[in-house]
Amino acid sequence: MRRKLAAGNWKMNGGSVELGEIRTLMGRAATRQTDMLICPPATLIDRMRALLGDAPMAVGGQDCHTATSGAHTGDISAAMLVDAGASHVIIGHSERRQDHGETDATVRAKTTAAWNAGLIAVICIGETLQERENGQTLDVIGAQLSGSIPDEMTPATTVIAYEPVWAIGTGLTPSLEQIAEVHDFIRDQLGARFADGADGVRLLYGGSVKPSNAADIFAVSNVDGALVGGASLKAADFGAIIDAL
Ligand code: G2H
Repeated sequence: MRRKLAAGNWKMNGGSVELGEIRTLMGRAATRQTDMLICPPATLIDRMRALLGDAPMAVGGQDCHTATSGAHTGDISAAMLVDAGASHVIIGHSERRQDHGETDATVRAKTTAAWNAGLIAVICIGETLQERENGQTLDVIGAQLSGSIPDEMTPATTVIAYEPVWAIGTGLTPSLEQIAEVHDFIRDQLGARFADGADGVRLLYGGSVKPSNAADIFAVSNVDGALVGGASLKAADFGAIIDAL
């Protein structure tokens, strides 16, 4: 039985003031059978971890470098995220792929670096609108899965987030049938490649998840939770999404 996971991706949003939003979620974390993760900007990781104390909420980074240290101005290593209090890291978000030219090979290398540091990798994949309209969705997802995920994957170290690029921050969401098709496909692909443990890997849906659509999306087969962007910035909205899980 896979535990549900509600993950928030604050992206490049939030400072000291927004950190306070977390307080109202802490009680929920203690009373629910749902795992919770917030990935704030790197500048807030250590303060968020300190604020949460023993509350069962995980804190994660939004990216890490492939190297453990070195001359990489502005970058952050996986070990640094761990040192700041992170237990997870998002890797290969489409905004990283678009803004920073990250390829499947980059994502694969960063995932290995994250695992080596002891982090759980939340690996993001998803098709563009053009790819969907061209009927290439499953081909693209298949290629991203095989290119982005190292052979050593286990359910304990890996979460996969399906985020159609055209649904991110747009208010658009795929139909429930489209989400089911891709999530079932991902599960099948994992089963074909990984002899053990493929069933235990949690598959999140991401892209314009909000309180009004969360329950329907969470009822879809092989959806084990959500990676939530905009709606994770307000505790009331994220709390409502958690309650729908
Ligand atoms: C997809 C998602 C979070 P949003 O990027 O990763 O963002 O919920 O704002 O579409």
